Amino acid sequence: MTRHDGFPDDFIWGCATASYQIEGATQEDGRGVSIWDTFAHTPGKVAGGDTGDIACDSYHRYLEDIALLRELNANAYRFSTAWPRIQPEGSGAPNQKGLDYYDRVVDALLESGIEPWMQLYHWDLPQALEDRGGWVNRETAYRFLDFAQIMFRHFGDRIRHFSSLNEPWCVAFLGYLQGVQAPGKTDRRLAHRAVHHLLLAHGLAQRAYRESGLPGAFGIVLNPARQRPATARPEDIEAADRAAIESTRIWLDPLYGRGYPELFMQLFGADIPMEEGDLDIIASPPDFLGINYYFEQAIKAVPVDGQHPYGCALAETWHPKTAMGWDIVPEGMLRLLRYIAGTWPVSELYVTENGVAFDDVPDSQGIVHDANRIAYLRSHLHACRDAIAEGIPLKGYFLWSLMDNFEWAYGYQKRFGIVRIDPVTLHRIPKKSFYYYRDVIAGFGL
Ligand code: IFM
Repeated sequence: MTRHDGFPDDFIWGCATASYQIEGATQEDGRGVSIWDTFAHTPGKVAGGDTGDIACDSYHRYLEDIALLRELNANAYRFSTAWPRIQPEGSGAPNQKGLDYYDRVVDALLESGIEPWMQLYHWDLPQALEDRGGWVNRETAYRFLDFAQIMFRHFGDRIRHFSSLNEPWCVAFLGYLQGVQAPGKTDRRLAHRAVHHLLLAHGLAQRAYRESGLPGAFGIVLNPARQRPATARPEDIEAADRAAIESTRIWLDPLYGRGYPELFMQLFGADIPMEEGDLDIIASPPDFLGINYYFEQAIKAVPVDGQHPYGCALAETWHPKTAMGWDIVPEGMLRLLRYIAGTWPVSELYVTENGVAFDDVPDSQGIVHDANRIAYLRSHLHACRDAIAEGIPLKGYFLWSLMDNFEWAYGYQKRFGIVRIDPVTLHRIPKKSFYYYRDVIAGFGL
């Protein structure tokens, strides 16, 4: 059944967060060190010297967060699990107190009628694994499999949607090529090795989930892009196609059994630590695909060089920008969903993240009147509705983010929340966009 606003009755309406961005309590209950602890505590890596040590203190205040989700009437919550809470050294027996924390979260969600969507990995790799090479080391894929199996055994009775990796593109290219995220390496070859091991990790975990006989669904969350050509000139159109190789096709082609894209293999095949059988492990379509969408980029052709191995570069645009400097292009979301659904045989799509950072200014009561965020959400939800009307199998939407949190290398300066976190008291104060989203969920229209 379709509601009068064009969304199906059974549409998933949720919010998303991630462990290191909200939990804090980094030294409590036996949690080990993650690469983000190390990175954030390295001077100069994060704006303002911010760290996730306290973050939103959700480790202690998760019930307040869940009360907010209840007030929204959200029917799902996508959160991630901190691997170093479960396996402080990245391997071996699970830390019971880590499991206990997520038991409390999962059970409180279920009691509130909110379906927990468990994101196994959202960037906080145990430092002990990074010390042995991190995602550049094949062993990490097998350690991820062990971690995932612990989670399946312990939570599989209550979790119906597991996803493996969040935005592996960021892990590989921001972490190992651009160096702006943990572990801060700057070597393209390492990034390509990481790509392969991330895909392998996903494939191993997905296979184990299927073999476990558990009744839920298993997916992966990507931040794919369908860059648009800056002009209608053939060279720009071809350049935009090449831009999608790294952002999108090196992930989706192998997952859907097509192997790595030809041009990628021509240019960088020597970097890929392929072993026999790897592509078979990877090539198993996920039950659902999570798409994180924030912006669309325009691409122009440039001469191939070390900086531009695909002969493409970002072009100037006219769009208004967010506090991150990202273009606001709601129709780009529809174009992306069309591209994904039209190119790969995806069964179920979810927008697993969408949202916006603005320089919110609270009034004297601490209330944020964020009409700009409401406009952003409205226009992107329109794109979702249009996608559904076209027959694209979009089944749900998770807003990023429930609350202002640690925005990685930008620290707390960039705020994506529909709930403001008072920087001193950590009180949760819903912004106007919170009530907008509540009304959308309730069916009052966009
Ligand atoms: O905060 C991040 C999140 O961790 C991953 N996706 C993009 C968000 C906004 O930058």
